[in-house]
Amino acid sequence: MIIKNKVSVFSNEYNENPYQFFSYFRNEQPVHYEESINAYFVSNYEDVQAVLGNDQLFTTKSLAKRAQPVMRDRVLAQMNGKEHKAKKSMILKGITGERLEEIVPLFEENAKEILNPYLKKGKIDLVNDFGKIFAVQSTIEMLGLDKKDQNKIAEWHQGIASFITSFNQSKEEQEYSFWCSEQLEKYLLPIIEERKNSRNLDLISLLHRSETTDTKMTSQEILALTLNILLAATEPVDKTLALLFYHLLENPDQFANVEKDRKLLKNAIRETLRYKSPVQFIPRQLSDNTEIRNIPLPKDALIICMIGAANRDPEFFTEPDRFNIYRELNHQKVFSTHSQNLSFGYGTHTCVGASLSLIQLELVANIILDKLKNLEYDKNFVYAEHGLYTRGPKSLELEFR
Ligand code: HEM
Ligand code: 2IO
Repeated sequence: MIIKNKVSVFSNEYNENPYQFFSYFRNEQPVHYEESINAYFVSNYEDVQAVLGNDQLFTTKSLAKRAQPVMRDRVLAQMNGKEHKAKKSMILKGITGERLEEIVPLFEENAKEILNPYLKKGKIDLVNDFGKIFAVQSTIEMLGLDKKDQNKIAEWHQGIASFITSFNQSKEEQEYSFWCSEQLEKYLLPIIEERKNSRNLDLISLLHRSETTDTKMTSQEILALTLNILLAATEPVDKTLALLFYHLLENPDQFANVEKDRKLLKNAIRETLRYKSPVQFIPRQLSDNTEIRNIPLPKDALIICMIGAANRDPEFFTEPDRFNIYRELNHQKVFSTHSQNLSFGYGTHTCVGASLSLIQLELVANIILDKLKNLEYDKNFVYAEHGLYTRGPKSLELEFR
């Protein structure tokens, strides 16, 4: 029996501040039904881990509707078995080892170049003046695209991201998303074709090779994986970066220690991802009837894992509602380490870009700390977040010397 809902994930209150409802969901509505989208929201760490850990029962089939219409073919998360393993390792090759050594200096150059004009001004909006531009430029480097096309790529990316992460797109908004997806196809297909025999290490060239797969991928299949990376590597970055600096500013003692001892930055980034997970939801579709906490769930049901709520489960994290960069360093409390957090997912489809993101975020945060001293909020700044599926600050207007 499902208890009548008191709080909806689609209410204004939840949209404004979801964190205040996490314990309610975990304790009162561990399997929370939302009629408007016919989906069950799961919020306890143990349940989320069990869902993501069983990809036979909890499949990624729902992405056929949520992602494929704008991705133009299957994304990595829709694949399984041998195909998934082979294609995931191709992507991994494009962001590790030799290739990592090529792209990290480019991230650094780009970050410095974007920051430069603001240094004299003493003011910057870390989301809109920096993070969003840095995020899309970094992805452009990974894919080996041309930086001069960054504005249109960023605009089209926004269109496909909004299709995938919205629950209430209007017809016009949906049409705009499809238009963006078509523009991306027109732009990318000739580039993909051109790189058929390229020996370069950019992700598009790598996806043409068939070292780990039995057959070569078609250009359309490569297009979908290119769009997958464009979205997956861009969307969470400005959010995580702004959340990191917001929570450091909110916790001045921790901020001061991070500034002094940069080794703490890694911990601060991981704790940010736990405390305010930029990817809040992970959807799955049931392949058979089952039950969670004695609540029957029918075959084909849509299950949405509430990553943010699971990451604040007191069964797994001591004082979960406290931003505490020292969790990992406190060896006695193994239960509270942020590395157990589910921000990059769990199981077969765990994020392939997790370690790259940590390197990228640490690098860029270090540059910001080196160049922007005495960081504080701009006098008129009011903090607000947006997004239910992916979530982050609307802006972060800062002053510095
Ligand atoms: C998967 C989050 C950065 C590429 C995922 C998933 C999450 C996630 C939660 C699991 C999806 C699921 O189980 O359905 C994040 C966050 C990032 C980040 C929070 C940054 C802070 C990146 C980057 C890349 C990337 C930089 C680029 C290479 C992917 C891909 C998948 C994925 C391809 C699908 C993996 C699979 O199906 O095996 N990511 N991601 N992500 N991510 Fe990331
Ligand atoms: C493209 C939602 C930003 C992924 C996605 C629908 C599949 C998969 C994720 C992440 C983050 C994006 N799911 N990346 O949650 O590739």
